[in-house]
Amino acid sequence: MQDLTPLGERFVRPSVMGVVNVTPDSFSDGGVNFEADDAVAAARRMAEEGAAIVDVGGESTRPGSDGVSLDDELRRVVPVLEALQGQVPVSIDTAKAEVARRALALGAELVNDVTALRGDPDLAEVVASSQAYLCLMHMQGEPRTMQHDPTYEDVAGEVAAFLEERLRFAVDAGIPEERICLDPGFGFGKTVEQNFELLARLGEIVALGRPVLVGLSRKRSLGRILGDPEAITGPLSASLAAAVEAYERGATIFRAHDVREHVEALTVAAAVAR
Ligand code: HH2
Repeated sequence: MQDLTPLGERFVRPSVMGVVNVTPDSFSDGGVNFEADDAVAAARRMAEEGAAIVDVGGESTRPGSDGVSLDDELRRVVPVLEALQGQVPVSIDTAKAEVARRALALGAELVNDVTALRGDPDLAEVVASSQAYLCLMHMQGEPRTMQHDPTYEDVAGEVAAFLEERLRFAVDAGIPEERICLDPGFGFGKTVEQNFELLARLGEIVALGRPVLVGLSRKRSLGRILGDPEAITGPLSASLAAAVEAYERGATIFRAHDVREHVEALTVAAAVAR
């Protein structure tokens, strides 16, 4: 029988999602887990360190990136998913319906789509027919150009309105609302100031009523706020501070490269909140 546990019960607050980038060019760890064996070992380690799920991706969405072909993306992620099947809970970070379909057949539980079902017209149906969990993320523009001149009148209001509209779209496509989480998309078409305003006003996204996932780990805004205007990444210390601030404002799932440290920091934050 299909497990229809609501997302909010499957991922209790705070849950850590470990990042496994099977890519040569991700912004902070490109190449580290490009070999399937390395990716599998990293995923197993993250699960041992307390990750509730690991997010396997075969395409970098860093600012300026061009994307990869379906064949390349499948070649990267399928061997990793095969090795992890039945051992480690997996999420698939993809915007492609065919990659999601293969991943779900190999046991993935969650589809993490940074395009919020705008990238591939077939993805909604793949998710709806599988009963998978789904993450809908906000992005202004597309990775290749998104950091050129992101503009908002009211960043938190616009991100909330966008996520509300995409949530409605997903539900209309047959995906149960209780299986969906929302992500403001830190760093996806946002300046440093816009990212920090969005984090400060995260409560407005939480108020939409769905669990909120945040990906702040190592993001360049963290390096830039520390004084390096050219930073491509941010340090672990800043990632942990940002995660705790997001937790304080109601975030549920924390997408992070350094799982043990995030689990520890968030365990302390949760103990204080209790
Ligand atoms: N950030 C990245 C990738 N996927 N998914 C969600 N839901 N939220 C995020 O903030 C998010 C994401 C970028 O980080 P990373 O995977 O480390 O880098 P790259 O896209 O260069 O592989």
